[in-house]
Amino acid sequence: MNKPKARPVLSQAKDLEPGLVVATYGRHCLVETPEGRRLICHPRGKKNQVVVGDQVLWQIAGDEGSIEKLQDRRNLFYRQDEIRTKSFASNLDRVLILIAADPEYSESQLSRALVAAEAERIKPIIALNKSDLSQPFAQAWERLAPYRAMGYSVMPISLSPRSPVTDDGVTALCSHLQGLTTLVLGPSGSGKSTLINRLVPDALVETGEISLALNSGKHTTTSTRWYWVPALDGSAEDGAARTALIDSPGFQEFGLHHIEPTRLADCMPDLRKHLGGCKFYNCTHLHEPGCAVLAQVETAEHPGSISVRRHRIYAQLFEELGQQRW
Ligand SMILES: Nc1nc2c(ncn2[C@@H]2O[C@H](COP(=O)(O)OP(=O)(O)O)[C@@H](O)[C@H]2O)c(=O)[nH]1
Ligand SMILES: [Mg+2]
Ligand SMILES: [Zn+2]
Repeated sequence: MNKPKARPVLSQAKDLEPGLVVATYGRHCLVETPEGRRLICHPRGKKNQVVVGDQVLWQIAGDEGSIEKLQDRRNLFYRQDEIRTKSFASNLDRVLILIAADPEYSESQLSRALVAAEAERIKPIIALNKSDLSQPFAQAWERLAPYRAMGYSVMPISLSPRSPVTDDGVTALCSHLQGLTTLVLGPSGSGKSTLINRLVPDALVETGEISLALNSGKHTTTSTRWYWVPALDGSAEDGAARTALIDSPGFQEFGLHHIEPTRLADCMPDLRKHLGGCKFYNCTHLHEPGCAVLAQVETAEHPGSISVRRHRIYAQLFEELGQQRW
């Protein structure tokens, strides 16, 4: 009689160890073990393509590791960077959109990032940096009025150590990050590296000045990275939840292609509020008579609750998403 065969799957399972993906470099990634050890891992096959924030099971292979299993994700934040490679982060609690008084931010990019977060039901926070630059700051702050009105937290901050202001707003911002995992997004020059260096003293993230001094674009951050923020960890009483920031390069060409155009208004809180009131059930909120959204768009005669700029951004995105093949 044949002996029952050993079950290779089970015996292999014994060697699998849990880990957290803390950085990605092309197809390779850096995995951190629960003890805090970090090692390079390679995904096994195409299916296990991982992103920062992923929980995985890995196995030692020489002095590196091989990813054997990707645990289910709570959410997955999609975007495309300026060199058009896809990059993502997963299992997020917050998306912090860091913009600045200078360079001037693009409202369309801001709206795209907000839509991407809403689509994954991740709470976004907006921080407007460089409050020490009073004049441009006042203008930028004013431009954000619709975003405050639609319910987003918009925090004024100044991260520059050189130009101290009475309240730099950083403590208030930190109270929104404590015990959570936050993806930091923002255009180049908004202060992302400055923020991370301030909160993570060991991070040594290059700020604009350093890469300028090195006079090379090569030295700017090119991968998505996870940073623990021990200074913001909760106390033992509140569950000792750890705080983490994820730094991700680039803000351009926000990939929203996974969102169907008919879902778009639902990802924009100022429009969402009026959904259901339109005459036609399949209203696109672009030109239909009896549209409850269009009725709220502000005009010279009538102060609506939806700004003209936001409706224009909606129309642009709607058209763009409609051109995708489903
Ligand atoms: N005036 C002023 N400059 C700032 C502030 N925060 C950052 N900067 C400067 O803005 C530039 C870009 O910052 P950096 O952190 O490299 O931006 P990143 O491209 O988003 O990583 C650097 O020269 C910083 O020193 C601020 O609050 N006020
Ligand atoms: Mg930077
Ligand atoms: Zn409508």
